Amino acid sequence: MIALLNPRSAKWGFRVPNSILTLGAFLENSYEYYVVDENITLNAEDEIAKLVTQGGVKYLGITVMPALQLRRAFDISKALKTRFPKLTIIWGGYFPSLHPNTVLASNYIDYVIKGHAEVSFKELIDNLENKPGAKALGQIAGLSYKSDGKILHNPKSEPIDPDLIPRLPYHRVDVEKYLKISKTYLGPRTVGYHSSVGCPFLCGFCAVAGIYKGKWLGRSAELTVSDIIFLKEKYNIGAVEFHDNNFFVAEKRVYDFAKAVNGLGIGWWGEARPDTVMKFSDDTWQMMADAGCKMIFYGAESSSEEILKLMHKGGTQTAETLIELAEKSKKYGIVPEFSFVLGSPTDHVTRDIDNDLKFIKKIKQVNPDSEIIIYTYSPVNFEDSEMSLAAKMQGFGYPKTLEEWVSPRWQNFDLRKNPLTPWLKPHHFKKIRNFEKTLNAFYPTKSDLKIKGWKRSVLKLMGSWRYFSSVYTAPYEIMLTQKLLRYRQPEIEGFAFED
Ligand code: B12
Ligand code: SF4
Repeated sequence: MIALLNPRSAKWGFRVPNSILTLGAFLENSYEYYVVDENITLNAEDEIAKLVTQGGVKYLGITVMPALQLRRAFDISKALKTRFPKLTIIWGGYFPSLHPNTVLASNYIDYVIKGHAEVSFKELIDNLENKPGAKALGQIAGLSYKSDGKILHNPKSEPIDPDLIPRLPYHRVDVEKYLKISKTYLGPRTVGYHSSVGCPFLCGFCAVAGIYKGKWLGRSAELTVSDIIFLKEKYNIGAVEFHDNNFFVAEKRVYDFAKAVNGLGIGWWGEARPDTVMKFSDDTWQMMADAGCKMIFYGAESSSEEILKLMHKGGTQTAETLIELAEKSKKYGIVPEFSFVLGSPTDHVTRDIDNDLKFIKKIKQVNPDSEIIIYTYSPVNFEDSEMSLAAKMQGFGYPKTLEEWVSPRWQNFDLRKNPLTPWLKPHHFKKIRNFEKTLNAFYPTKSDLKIKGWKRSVLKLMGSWRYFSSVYTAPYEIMLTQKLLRYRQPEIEGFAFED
């Protein structure tokens, strides 16, 4: 018997836990299993303890992304392993995939599966259950495990063709609980859906590149549409967030999808590369707009060609591409969310930051509805990236234990609130955050459904003199106004905000 756990991942923005439901889809006909989502149950530890003592659960699979989810995964693993030493604990997902040695150095976790695990997770359980014909541990793709005091790593697993993934076992969770709290800018009853894996690019700051190494595989438009129609008919969804790392890789797939959902009254959102969608035809743009595409999240990263090069951004993206994209998005009424990564390890950090802040103002001038999300560069464990190497050379290093990873200092690093990179000084950081506050006051985000009418005007007024004079220091009056109006700034992942 298996339990699959999605530890609490955020204070808001919960979606159906696709990571563990995908694993579940491959266990359906072989093993009994439970799905526990701490975002919904809030007492996951007790629930799993009960499943161990009364339900015969022997294996606990936990999905782990950085920050809050890592903290909860660690606390729960520690508590349950201490209480039930025979419980086998397996971690998967982005964090353990990038840091398997650190995870397995802990006594509370037995196995890690790196990368995709649709096939490997079941193979591991088959092995542990001594199923006839089961693969040996050393043959299970992506598995990292302990043997004779050493940590061994098998070669990584390849993602499977997304068309071979069965429809997710939504009946394992109470879908209504997620839908009733997810009214977003896209529409009511927003669901998260994953229609492709990986990304064809190799940007050096991106965890996706570190895991997929330039591979992208998409589920066909037909199967994607059939799942969305199923979700509409069965659960009455009103909107879809495509959680793909890069939904818009293949123009024909996007066009076919849009054409098929046109008229269903579903709002949708996804992540894209600016240079890719700038190559889409006007027909495709028009179809996307007609079919409910309300917003697209773009990795803008930087206006500097030198930095884009250091990032291995690849493709044909330049500052000019972003300006043209802001214009095009305005024409078709699709809100662009531009995500910038400031604070890269160059020799002139201050100048680079200032140039990007000026450039952001230029984008807003072209299309005031553009959303701007500013991250600071947090190195990812991506050995072969020039950026990772540059970071190491400038004195950056990761924690060696999970205990350190879950400390407040490194939690802030994960949230990209404090990058802990030696070249980014507190004054840089302050400037970026103060600029953000001023920008978000002068241009209140479109997607915060609560900020309308007079509240927008008040915010705008508060931000105007600072915005035009470029004096961002100590914007206390703006902070107070934002607090009083309970204004939420664009921050996490660029996801569409909830009401
Ligand atoms: C949805 C999502 C969220 C949602 C979670 C919503 C929910 N479920 O309630 C929210 C908005 C909360 C969120 C928040 C954050 N997220 Co997030 N998120 C995602 C996203 C878009 C989709 C995850 C998903 O469902 N994938 C679909 C499944 C099918 O794929 P998968 O998770 O990779 O699962 C496969 C394998 O990884 C593996 N696997 C996964 N789990 C397990 C478990 C076991 C036991 C095993 C064996 C295998 C296994 O097998 C699966 C099937 O093959 C990913 C990007 C992406 N496209 O994956 C980012 C992503 C995981 N997030 C990321 C980050 C950084 C964050 C934040 C820290 C960002 C921030 N700055 O705020 C925050 C943390 C918030 C907090 N307060 O702690 C990064 C992680 C990068 C890294 N360095 O590790 C990603 C990759 C985005 C990115 N491109 O950078 N996130
Ligand atoms: S294009 Fe986006 S998802 Fe792809 S590697 Fe670059 S930053 Fe990551």
